[in-house]
Amino acid sequence: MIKPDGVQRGLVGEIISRFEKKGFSLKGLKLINVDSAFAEKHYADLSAKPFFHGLVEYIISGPVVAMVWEGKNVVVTGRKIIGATNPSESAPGTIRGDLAIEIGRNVIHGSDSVESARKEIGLWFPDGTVPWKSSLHPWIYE
Ligand code: IDP
Ligand code: MG
Repeated sequence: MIKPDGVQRGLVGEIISRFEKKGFSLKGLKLINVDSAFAEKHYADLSAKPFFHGLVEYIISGPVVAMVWEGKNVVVTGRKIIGATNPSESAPGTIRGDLAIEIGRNVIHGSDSVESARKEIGLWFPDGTVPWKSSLHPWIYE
């Protein structure tokens, strides 16, 4: 999910491009405003954290781009493409390492496990995703 700062800063194309160029397939995409109840649900695991309220305010501060990406090891590799949570520690070459400075403005969310990805896809895309197979598949996978 591209967070409101990523959308406001015009980074949507750049971020999508990094996942596309890697070879992952886009299975769902939408620009939406979420309300605090939705944001609280998305970040339910962090509800006890001191930054929870600020995090919810951040996520509801403007439209976000929700995406579903598919591919081999996409969760683990996606997290590597995104980089460490705190952009001060994110490696150059990662999205956060290249495009962000502060932890509370780190431009993108990525699911941290297959289990949470399933849960988050259900929350963000209740009507399901789009089934299709890229004609480039054999040029990406052996
Ligand atoms: P992640 O986004 O890398 O999975 P999480 O620990 O799940 O990191 O935290 C969710 C989001 O909450 C982070 O992306 C960041 O925007 C925010 N956050 C995490 N830790 C802090 C903090 O210590 N201060 C302020 N915001 C934080
Ligand atoms: Mg997380």
